[in-house]
Amino acid sequence: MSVRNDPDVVVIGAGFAGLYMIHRLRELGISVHGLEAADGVGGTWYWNRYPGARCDSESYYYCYAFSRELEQEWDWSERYPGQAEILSYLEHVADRFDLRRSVSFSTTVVSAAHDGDRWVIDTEGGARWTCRWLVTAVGCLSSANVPDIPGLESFAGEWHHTGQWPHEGVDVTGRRVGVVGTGSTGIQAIPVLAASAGELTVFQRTANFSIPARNAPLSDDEAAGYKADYAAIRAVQQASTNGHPFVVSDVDTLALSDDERRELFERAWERGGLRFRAAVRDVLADPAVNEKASDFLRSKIRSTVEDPDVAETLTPRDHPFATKRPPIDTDYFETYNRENVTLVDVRADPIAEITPDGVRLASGAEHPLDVLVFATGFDALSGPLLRLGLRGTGGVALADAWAEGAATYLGLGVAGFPNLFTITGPGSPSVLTNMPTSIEQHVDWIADLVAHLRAHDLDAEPTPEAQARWADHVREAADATLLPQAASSWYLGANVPGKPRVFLPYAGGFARYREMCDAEAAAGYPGFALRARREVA
Ligand code: NA7
Repeated sequence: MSVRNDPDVVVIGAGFAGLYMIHRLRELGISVHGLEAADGVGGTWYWNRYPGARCDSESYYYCYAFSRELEQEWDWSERYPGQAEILSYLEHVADRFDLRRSVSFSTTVVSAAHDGDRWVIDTEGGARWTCRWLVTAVGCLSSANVPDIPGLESFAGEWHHTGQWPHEGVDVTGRRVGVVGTGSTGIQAIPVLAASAGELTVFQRTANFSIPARNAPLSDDEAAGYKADYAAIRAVQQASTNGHPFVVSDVDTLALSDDERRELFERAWERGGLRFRAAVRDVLADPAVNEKASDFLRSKIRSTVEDPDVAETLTPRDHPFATKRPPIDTDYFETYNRENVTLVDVRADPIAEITPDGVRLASGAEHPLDVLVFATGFDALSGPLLRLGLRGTGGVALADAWAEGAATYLGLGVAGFPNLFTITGPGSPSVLTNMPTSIEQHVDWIADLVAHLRAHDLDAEPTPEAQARWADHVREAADATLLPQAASSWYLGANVPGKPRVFLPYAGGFARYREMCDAEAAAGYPGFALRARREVA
């Protein structure tokens, strides 16, 4: 199939965001082409194939809402979808809506420069694309953060970052495996790796809260119930803070007796997953409420982990519950009761170097390993955009524009970067929400804007004033919560050495954010400079 190298719109990425963006623009009759580094669709779910990779949102709403037919015809098998099932779903979407013909796969963007008239996009293979409007659909957690530990290149075993897991898998049977990192990923992978590894050593820097997911097969009755209820489910999501179809409890937990409160927490614990948070009103707003919930979760670690010293090392005391992304798990704390699992506190005794044989700590203690797994997260939100090599007006690099930290208007565009639109960019609710919900809202909004610009032959970019106001609002929204209290959070960029500390996602809530985006569009995009197209000789 031949493709034209100058469509109206180029979309970078073919995960949840890119696929829907292509679909929407094609429906509007706008020419569009996608560029995707991987050799298939899926984005996050293409790359993150580590053992135990699973979504923390429940399957019935971790999916697109734009097609009633799609909602009805797809059958999820479990309460939480695993990586392979989500990838199959996205492959099905790509086929069902005939999207693959609009994507060049195995095509990595190395630079994209705005030349005054069009975006010029260069790819690793040498192909050049031009377009008038450029949309990034590169995800928030796609730029792997591999710690710069001396000696890694000398390691004689194999090492992998979870976000770039080999497609053929890694056989850990009977081998000595080390895992660095106890975020959501490490907490999912550790129990699965422990079940087949000979020995598993977990190198923990920050102890984490985690709540049992309570994953289970989805019964036919449950699935049919969700399918019958979709209209109501979607309405709750649209009105929610996090894009989940949960109604946050209105119970004042501080007004309850200790027994009543414990009972409420126990019920939420039994229900499991991210619903725990929704059961505790004001958990991210009121420190006293949070402390009660945090105490409850700490008590669960003590009662699950048999060795009291190990339990204490696993107990988070440096940040309130949910101020770092709250993981959910299957048998995470139970795993530390296994004979073949060792916990190493690398806050107390940091990793000094990797040797050919394994990990050596500052104290000199050695941990021989055959396989080393980095579950060390991502250069979140801004990282995936920075590595595209974007250059705006006057050749200004995004890296320079963001030297003091990522700044956008509504998370949707960047001043000085005309006709660039960023799906779930920094400053949007993104990672604080159910991603497909935020993605669809952004895609619909961007599609409407591009249709407007095309109809009136306009270019658009956020005004510096609107961007500065938005930065203030993003900061205020975070400061109105307990979220900034987690000093080492990737929400703040604190996990990547040298990254400016800016609270990256918008914490004001999905519904409120959506209303602000709608108001911006209804008012004729006052936060954007709209200019009649400059004719180039
Ligand atoms: P996270 O949440 O960033 O977790 C990374 C973990 O790796 C975390 O425990 C880090 O400790 C640890 N880490 C990072 N660098 C190091 C070094 N140098 N030494 C020791 N430990 C380190 O990433 P995930 O992949 O788990 O989750 C990302 C999101 O993906 C998740 O929230 C879901 O939205 C899906 P730290 O806490 O920084 O001390």
